[in-house]
Formats: sequence, C-alpha cells, structure tokens
Amino acid sequence: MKLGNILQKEKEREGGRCSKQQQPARHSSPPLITTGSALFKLAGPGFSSLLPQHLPSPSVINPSRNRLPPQLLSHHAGGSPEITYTMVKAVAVLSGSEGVKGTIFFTQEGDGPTAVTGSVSGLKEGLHGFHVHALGDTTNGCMSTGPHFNPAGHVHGAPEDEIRHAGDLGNVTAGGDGVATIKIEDCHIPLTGPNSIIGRAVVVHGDADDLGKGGHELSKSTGNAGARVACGIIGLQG
Ligand SMILES: [Cu+2]
Ligand SMILES: [Zn+2]
Repeated sequence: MKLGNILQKEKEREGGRCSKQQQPARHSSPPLITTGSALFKLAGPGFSSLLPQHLPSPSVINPSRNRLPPQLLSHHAGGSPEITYTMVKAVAVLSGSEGVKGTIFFTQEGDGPTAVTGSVSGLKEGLHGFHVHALGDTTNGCMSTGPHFNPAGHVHGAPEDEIRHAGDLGNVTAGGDGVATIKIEDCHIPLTGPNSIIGRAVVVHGDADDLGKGGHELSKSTGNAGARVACGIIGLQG
C-alpha cells in the first residue's frame, strides 16, 4: 500500500476529531524540529529526506516504538513500511499554599484530542476554574505561570467556544470531600508541535470560571476565577 493511501486511511479512522483546532498547520514546518536542540543531533544530515514533506504531522512513526516521545523516534521513520500515530503522554503534579494538591495526566494520539484525567483534592465544594497557563515558571508560586495559554490571541471563553484561549478548560467540580475528578477531552492543547503545552502549567483556581460571560471586568481575560490555589508544570511522561 502506498504511503499516501495509508495516511488517508488513518485520517479516516481518526475522523477529523480535532477539526476545530486553532493551531497553524503543523506540516508547514519540517517535522520534529520544535522540541529542542537534542533533536537536531538525532536528526542529522539527510533526515528530512526520510519523511515526505506532505505528512500531516511529526507523529508518523514506527508502531513498535510508539510509546516513546516523537523526538526520539524520527530517525527510524523511514525504515518502516507500517505507519501509525504516536501516543504522547505528559503529567503535572499540582501543589498550592493551602493544601490543595493533585495529579493531572495528559495523553494525545496523533493529531487527535488531548485527554486530561486526574484529580485535585483540598478544594472547597463547587466549581473551580481550570486552565493551562502560558509559563512553566513557579519561581513565585502559581503567580509566575503567566496568563492563560493563548497562542491565537483570543479572548477568554468556554471550552466549547470557537473563540477562547487554548488554555481555557472551563471548570472542575469539587464534591463535599473537596475532591474534583477530572476527565476532559480537548482539541486546543496538543502535546506536540508549535502550540504544545509541554513545559507550561496547569492552574486550579479558588472560584468558578464564568467562561467569559459574567460581565465582570476580568470575565474576558481570566473568567474572574479568583486566586490560583494550585498549579503544576506539564512535563513529558514516558
Ligand atoms: Cu487560570
Ligand atoms: Zn482564558
């Protein structure tokens, strides 16, 4: 089977689940050069000739190695007749000043949505704003994680809105025990490519995110979600 046909089949299987993604097309840049200098060493001369330039993403790899980060796999891609999408995994360990803590897991298969799972404990009962913030900098606690991750330059919104920050994941809900269980799928927070959330931060807020609709002066920037009660840096997981 020709490479193009295989890719088409994969596209059909994926069903365009993330067609609303706001990212610039990833195939406009050469594959796998966005994640750091180590990659250039791995790639070496002639690397680009191993992958046709029309490939949809850097995620086309040898299926037998599909649990490794894509940057470790690129130089094997030309040797395999089988094409599949890679799985990328990440994790953030959240902590905060008032005993709020949790662990959040991220997984993304190919260009599909990113699944976000995990739990946060120590919260007051009710809704809490839950976002990806732009910076993985906790030198000043959660305050130094910057604003909501917003590569498209949009206003704040709800996860289901077309116009939103990429980092706008809405609210999580804590029960009477103070625990929020998280199970989200989202198309705006990829784990690879120029808008990857790796190295950025997850933040949980003290109050509900009004999803841009509260009419408060902060509604269109932060959802008026109050203090940053816990945060953690999103890092690659093996
Ligand atoms: Cu936030
Ligand atoms: Zn936002």
